[in-house]
Amino acid sequence: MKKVLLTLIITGMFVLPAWADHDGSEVICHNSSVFFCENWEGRALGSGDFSSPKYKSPGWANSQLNTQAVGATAYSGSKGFQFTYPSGNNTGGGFMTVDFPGGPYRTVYYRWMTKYSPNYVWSAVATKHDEFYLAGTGARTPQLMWYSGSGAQVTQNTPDIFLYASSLGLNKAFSQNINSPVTPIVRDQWYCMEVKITMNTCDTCLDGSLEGWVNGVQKFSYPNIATDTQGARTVKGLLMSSYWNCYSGGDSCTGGAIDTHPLMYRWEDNHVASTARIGCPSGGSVASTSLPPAPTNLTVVQ
Ligand SMILES: [Ca+2]
Repeated sequence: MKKVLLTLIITGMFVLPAWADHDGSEVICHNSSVFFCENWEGRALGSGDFSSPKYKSPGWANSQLNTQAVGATAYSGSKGFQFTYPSGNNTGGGFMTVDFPGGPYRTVYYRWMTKYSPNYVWSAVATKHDEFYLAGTGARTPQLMWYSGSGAQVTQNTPDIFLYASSLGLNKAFSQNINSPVTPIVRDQWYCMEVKITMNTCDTCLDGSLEGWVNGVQKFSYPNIATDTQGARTVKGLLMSSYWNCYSGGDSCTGGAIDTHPLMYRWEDNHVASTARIGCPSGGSVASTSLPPAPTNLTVVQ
């Protein structure tokens, strides 16, 4: 008789399926379409436990550890990721990367939660966020969510959310184009972000696409585009960037007051990447979002 092996974890009086112990992962992480999950619950607080593999996260490579940490600000569970932006004239807290297990992929859905500290100051040029990085191309990356500046910090308290493809020669920035009005990013609120990218199959092939959702509402729809015009056909992994573009001087940040920010933070949690739509995590609360306007001029068809 063929034996069926069931793995169970006995915890006190409760019998849990084996996946329930996988670093406190969301239930969706056990779907076969999900190939990457990171919610920080299985990692030690601080900066010493980024590189070890956890369930569906193979571990991270960090550019610097004094500004990147597992902390106690979380959307779910008790731990989340924290970027520290030191006060003064600087470009932020570096970046970190992770390779997607089983990749690279032509199509990726990526969802994550993010929040900015109440005192966060937006760059006058561009405040970068998470990015895909592409196979075989080094650092060239489409930005997943990128908050544009307009040359003045004071006008950027609620910047719009953009997608940005640095690997395109023209029309790099993709603004929210459906379900108006445009959703801004407001400090001290959690946002549920999701982006789907499909890479084009040749540099001149318009068979790629970008789509994006904010708090579960689709805000970006760009079918039939070339997502890369320089040879990249697949997505290798994720790059989380804190780069805070200075108005002048490049990395030297010589713009004076316009290039100065206080000690401030960005938090992230509940990262999931999949070959299928993910949606927002259950539980908790996210910032309210603008809903599409009610239909008008409806007629009843007999
Ligand atoms: Ca967490």
